[in-house]
Amino acid sequence: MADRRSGKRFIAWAALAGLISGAVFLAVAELFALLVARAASPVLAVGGFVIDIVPQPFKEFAIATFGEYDKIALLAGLGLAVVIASAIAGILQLVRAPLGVIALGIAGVLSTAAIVTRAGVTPLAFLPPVLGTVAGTVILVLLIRRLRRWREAALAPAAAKKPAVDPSTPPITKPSPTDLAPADTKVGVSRRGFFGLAAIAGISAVVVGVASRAVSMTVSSVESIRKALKLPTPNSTVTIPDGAELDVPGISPLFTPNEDFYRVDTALTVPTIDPDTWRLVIDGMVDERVEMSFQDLLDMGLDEYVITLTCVSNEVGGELVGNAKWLGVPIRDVLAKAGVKSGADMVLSRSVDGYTASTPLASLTDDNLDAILAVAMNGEPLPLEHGFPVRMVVPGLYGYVSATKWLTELKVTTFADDEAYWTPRGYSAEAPIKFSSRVDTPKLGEAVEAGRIPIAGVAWAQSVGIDRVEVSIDNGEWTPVTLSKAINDDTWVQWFMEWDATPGTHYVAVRAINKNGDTQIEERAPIAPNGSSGWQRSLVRVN
Ligand SMILES: Nc1nc2c(c(=O)[nH]1)N[C@H]1C(S)=C(S)[C@@H](COP(=O)(O)O)O[C@H]1N2
Ligand SMILES: [Mo]
Repeated sequence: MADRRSGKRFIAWAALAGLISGAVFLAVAELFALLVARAASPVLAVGGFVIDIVPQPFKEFAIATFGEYDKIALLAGLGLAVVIASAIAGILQLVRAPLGVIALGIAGVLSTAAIVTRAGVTPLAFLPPVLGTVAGTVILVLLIRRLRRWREAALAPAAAKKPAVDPSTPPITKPSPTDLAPADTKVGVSRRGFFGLAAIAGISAVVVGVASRAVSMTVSSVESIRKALKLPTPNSTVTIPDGAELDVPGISPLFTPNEDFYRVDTALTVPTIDPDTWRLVIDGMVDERVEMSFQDLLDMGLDEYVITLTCVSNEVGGELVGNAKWLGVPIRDVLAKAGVKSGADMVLSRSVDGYTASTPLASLTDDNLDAILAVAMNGEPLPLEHGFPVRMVVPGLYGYVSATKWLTELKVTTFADDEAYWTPRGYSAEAPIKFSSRVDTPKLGEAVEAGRIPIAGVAWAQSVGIDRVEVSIDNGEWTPVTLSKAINDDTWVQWFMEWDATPGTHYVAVRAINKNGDTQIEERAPIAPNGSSGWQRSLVRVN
């Protein structure tokens, strides 16, 4: 009788193990949904799937019954289903292993299917439900294994619990606890084994799951604020001259679309800032500390700028460079509000996530250099990944020393007193862009057909300007190529030449000459400490 009662007790603990595994499944899925694919939350995807398949009369019934709470009712119903299903999975795993694991696997397959068939998902959307299933299964197997060990110890024959004591031989020494009740101890140890893991897994699942979902919801609410944001019309726009964009297949477009724009930062998750609560502080060596709201910044009046951004990590021929139209305000006007004290030579800009950049003060106060606080990129508010709501853009300096995203503070200071994020990590405190040129087509490693084909690419020398680009084929003469009409000296230019490609393997080398008459450095340099250099030489196979 006692055995049957305690047997039932283990069924209840198996249900708890199932619940915890279900929670781990969802928590891991939510975490990876946040990290790699926002739309891939299993609960939301299954909920969306239910909404899509439920017949119209039932939807009307739900709306009539729950009113505006219909979605909450749906989520509550789904939650209840998850609770019941995972409890059953736990029980199945105890009484008929591996049925519990199979049940969890089916739930994993169904939620993966619900996610990947949704509109607008990314290629990695399968990862959250799959990793969630794996984590949930591992926890289920481990918990039920421990539960079994505990049950075996608890249901062992009663005789084992009370060892027979021979009265004729009184114990000489005090018996140790294990001698006294070996089975009881085993029961205790195995019970603690079960509850220990159950508690750790359960608590971490709740913490990770709730935190990930909360962050995902903040991100989507800031994303909708951004979408609804109407920026004032700029006072001036940049005229794009005729001939600024070449019509050559395979060349980089003159403006890099936001979704293709390279992204480089130290942020594990993209900071989400509501422009209404955003503040910029200008402090340090200033006459008066100034604090500005987003509206204060917009009220200064926006102008349009076209500036090409480059990362210090861009290898020769690399992709970490992009050109955009920005709307913004000159940083010199913002600094003037606070009044810069003499003796300062640097501005340490800080991001909400603690990242800092050191920019020479002179680059920010120069009347002839368009160093700006940008709020828009290619016709829309800055994308969250590119610094929403406000970032810096400074022509001629690598991004890490000038292009702080999610900007929150400008501290006027000196290079002697302050250090930026990358300075103690092997990069120079000051880093002007080394002007460079790149071949876009023919693509590296791609064979081309013999005949007349274009060789084309881009070249940049921000703040100075490109004078000409030259190409040498098979180590022959350097020949000037055709340039697009430059928008200004802060943007890249496109270049191209016609080439009569003959079958075989050919070397194509490119170099730029800037408007100061300097030729692009031939000597190769690594990206650290202040940017790569060298001429791009590519091997082209012609069939
Ligand atoms: N807050 C913050 N801003 C940052 C960085 C960063 O890590 N954190 N990286 C910088 C670097 S190294 C570069 S090259 C540019 C890249 O800007 P993008 O991601 O918009 O292309 O941002 C700069 N601004
Ligand atoms: Mo960078």
